[in-house]
Amino acid sequence: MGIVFSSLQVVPGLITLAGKSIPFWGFSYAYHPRPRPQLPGPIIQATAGDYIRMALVVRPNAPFGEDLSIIFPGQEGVEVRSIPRFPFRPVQPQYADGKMVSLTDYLAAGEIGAIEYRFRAVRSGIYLYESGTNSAEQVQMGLYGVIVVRPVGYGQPWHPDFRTAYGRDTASRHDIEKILVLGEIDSAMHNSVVSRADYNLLDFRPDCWVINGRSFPHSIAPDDDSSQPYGSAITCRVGQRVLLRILNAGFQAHTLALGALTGRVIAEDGYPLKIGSSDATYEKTAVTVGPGRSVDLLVTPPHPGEFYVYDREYRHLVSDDRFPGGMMTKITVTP
Ligand SMILES: [Cu+2]
Repeated sequence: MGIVFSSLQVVPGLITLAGKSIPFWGFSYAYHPRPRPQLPGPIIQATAGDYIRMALVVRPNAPFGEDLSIIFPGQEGVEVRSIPRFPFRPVQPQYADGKMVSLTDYLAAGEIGAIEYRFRAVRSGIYLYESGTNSAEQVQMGLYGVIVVRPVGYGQPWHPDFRTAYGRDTASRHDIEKILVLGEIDSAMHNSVVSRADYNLLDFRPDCWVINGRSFPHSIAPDDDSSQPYGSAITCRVGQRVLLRILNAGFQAHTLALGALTGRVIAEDGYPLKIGSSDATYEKTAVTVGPGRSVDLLVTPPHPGEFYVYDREYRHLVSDDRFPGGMMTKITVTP
């Protein structure tokens, strides 16, 4: 069992959607010479049983005008400490004057320093990490990322858990894995937040729909080193098992249609649906993922072609009011 360390900081930046630059807040690796915020935040990889330790750092050259924290939905026993002096203790919701101000321990606005969260990643699966402070605004502004926890034998060809998402006998063996993080962006709200203009969170009205922080056709461009680093195009051969790991970091439910393909849902919210001889996996031609939820879907394309995976709410398939855009990606199947 190992320890997976990461140090993140929150950095304001710009993302490009439908040709427009939109301000956002992103997690960046801290202690980088030029911290680059990204959407979604850096993908953290761990093996079941590992301790995950994640520091949230506010450096003297980059103070931040908001309380900041990170929560880990789906993880139990999360602990926190102030760096460097204090021992770990269980995280707690934070109150001021009897009102809850944060879902977890946080760094106060303007404070320079660091806190560190830790927990044992007991179960394999995909999980979000996200802002736990003023979350309705901060998660929307881009403060979310993914933790992937793999079974112990994932990388070992001789191991029964090799290339499985949840271990042997969970119907999760695959050839190709793609993480798809869904989100939506209200560009007017983003502009208001960074300019400190009034904004009523109840007026949340997204105009951009994204997979891994990108809208189509940017979504199918390769990975790069921009603030939207993760492409979501998939290339495979006929008969290969493609595991789509869909997480919804947004506030709306989205239904992704698989076009001419059928998929098998093998896990929900990080819980495998098949364990040993008890098999509750099921086939779907479209899968709905609620806010904060995740679905693992196995697709095995039976013939070559181009298959679009798209949001069946067609209003979410636009960028700058023009089709096609928004929440769409592509599976290219070669013979
Ligand atoms: Cu949608």
